[in-house]
Amino acid sequence: MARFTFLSTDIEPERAILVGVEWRTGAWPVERSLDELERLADTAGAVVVGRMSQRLDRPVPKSFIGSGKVLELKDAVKRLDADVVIFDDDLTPAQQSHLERAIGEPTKIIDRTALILDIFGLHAKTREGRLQVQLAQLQYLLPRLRGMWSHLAKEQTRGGIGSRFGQGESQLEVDRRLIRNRIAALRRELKELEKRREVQAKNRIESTAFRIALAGYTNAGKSTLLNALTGANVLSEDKLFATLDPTTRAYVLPGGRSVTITDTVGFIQKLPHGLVEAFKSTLSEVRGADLILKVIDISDEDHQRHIDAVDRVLDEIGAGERPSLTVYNKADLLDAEDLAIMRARYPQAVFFSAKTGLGLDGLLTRLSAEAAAGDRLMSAEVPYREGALIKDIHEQGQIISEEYLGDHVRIVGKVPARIAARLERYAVE
Ligand SMILES: Nc1nc2c(ncn2[C@@H]2O[C@H](COP(=O)(O)OP(=O)(O)OP(=O)(O)O)[C@@H](O)[C@H]2O)c(=O)[nH]1
Ligand SMILES: [Mg+2]
Repeated sequence: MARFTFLSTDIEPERAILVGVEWRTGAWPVERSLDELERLADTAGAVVVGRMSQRLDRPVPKSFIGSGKVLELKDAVKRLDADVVIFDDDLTPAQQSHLERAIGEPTKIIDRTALILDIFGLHAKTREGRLQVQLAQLQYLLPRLRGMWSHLAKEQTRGGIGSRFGQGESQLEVDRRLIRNRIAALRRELKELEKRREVQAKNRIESTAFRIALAGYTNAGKSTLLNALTGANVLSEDKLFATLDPTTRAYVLPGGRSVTITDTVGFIQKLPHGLVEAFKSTLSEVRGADLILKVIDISDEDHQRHIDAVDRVLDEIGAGERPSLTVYNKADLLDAEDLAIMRARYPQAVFFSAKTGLGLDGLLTRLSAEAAAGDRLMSAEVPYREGALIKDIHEQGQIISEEYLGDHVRIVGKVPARIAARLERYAVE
């Protein structure tokens, strides 16, 4: 599949020019959005040699940017010896191939989505993660085949060996069919993996702990937090989308309640819909959580935009209504005065630093309270044969009194809703 990679990661870094649009209705100022695009390009191993932007109400249908800008871009590509032009917004396949022709070979024209897909391809580690990325990449590629492989179609008209392959189908049709088949196969395989995951999740729901899922903008410090709390060894680095595959660790909150904490893929503004779709099964970890812990990097001046972007993705995956708690990381990077301002602005909020440990106690106290919020006070006589239930009550509930009798144990305590449901049949006055 080598010919499907969007950016090569050769020794010589690719030289990139970024192109953004200042939309009149846009939530992000173009320079801020391009700063982020530059970090993405850097993560993919490219070096940014130039930037260009234009103010527009809507995209120009044929070329996305105005024709004067296209000429300016062509000039810049030549002058700066650029290998690739990266648009900050999605290009239609037609716009992409128009621009490719206008700028001329061998300069590649890609968009933010292709860049993100490339980074995901570099960072996916598990089988499921890889399949999900491949699916998203092929779906992106399918409508763009004509532009990318037009030279193959040209060769075919010359006839000769190779041109007879496909028996009446053009090379383009063969390629499309192959890709569609591959997409169907990937979907089937992912469905299988998803089924397996659902069975596992179901087993967990019946017998396990309160589930906390970390969600947030990429680079907010989710993995650092999981590592700080549980000693997990998740890769955390100052790169975008360092984490793609979910990791779940058990953790005991102050007060003794067992919970699980899941770290998963980060979000970003303009997250490609195809990726969200392809990562459905990874993101089911978030959708199924008892509490979504939204981790925000308070030191980033765009943090309010990050919060909006995170909420948008959570809505898109159907997790917008789940119980959630927004917490602010990287408090160590604020000076005392700024921190005071933030505390005044968000009086209920938890500020902490996953890196220095500052404020982690406050975070944990808050998590304990959240996890206990749905607890019910119950008295029950549980037969000894219900060993698993008794164990879960001990690990996840707060026992007020306990008496071991002939064939059962008499327990009074506060238990999470899920355990309360299992305990109901043994409840006594
Ligand atoms: N100063 C400071 N840096 C932090 C803190 N938490 C995380 N970082 C740094 O921020 C960068 C990103 O941290 P990660 O834990 O990888 O972030 P993430 O949310 O898991 O990011 P993705 O997996 O890319 O979505 C790393 O360089 C961390 O060392 C913090 O509290 N203070
Ligand atoms: Mg991470």
